[in-house]
Amino acid sequence: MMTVYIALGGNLDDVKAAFISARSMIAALPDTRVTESSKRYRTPAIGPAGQPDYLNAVIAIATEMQPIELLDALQAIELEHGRERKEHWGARTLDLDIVAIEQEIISLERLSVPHPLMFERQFVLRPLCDLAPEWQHPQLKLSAAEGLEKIIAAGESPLPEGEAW
Ligand code: PH2
Ligand code: MG
Ligand code: MG
Repeated sequence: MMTVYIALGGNLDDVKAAFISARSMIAALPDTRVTESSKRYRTPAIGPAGQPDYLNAVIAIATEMQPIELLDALQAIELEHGRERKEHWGARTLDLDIVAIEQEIISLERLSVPHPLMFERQFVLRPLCDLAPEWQHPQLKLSAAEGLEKIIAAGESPLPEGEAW
């Protein structure tokens, strides 16, 4: 059984509803339980200008699924929520990213774990800190909480408080 942290994001249509339905679809995957959910944060879009704000959250699951099997399942759930891949970092209804799997390091064409940009993104680290502030990046040797502190110390304004969902 592995603990996997999955980041949820979206900025088109009813993202709150998409998060709730995606979480139940993830909970229904084989040999998988959703163990925790962060608060849900409203975050400024990073990427092409003129996009609506995102909602972002992180959930923790306990699973026996292999990482690629899980990736396939998450991509199928994105598609069921109307996800279209047009523009890089463009607006989307639902994005489900595997951000961390305990201290595993995976470097495949389709999947890099830990997520290569996670320590630059408050919209990942802030919700991850709700669940696992002590989680250590296996290469950077920094915890999620230390990563978040670094971003804020570098001058980014902290995100507004999240909401329960
Ligand atoms: N995801 C992206 C690109 N930009 N910006 C925010 N605020 N939240 C996201 O989840 C996000 C983004 C690519 O996946
Ligand atoms: Mg993403
Ligand atoms: Mg993605």
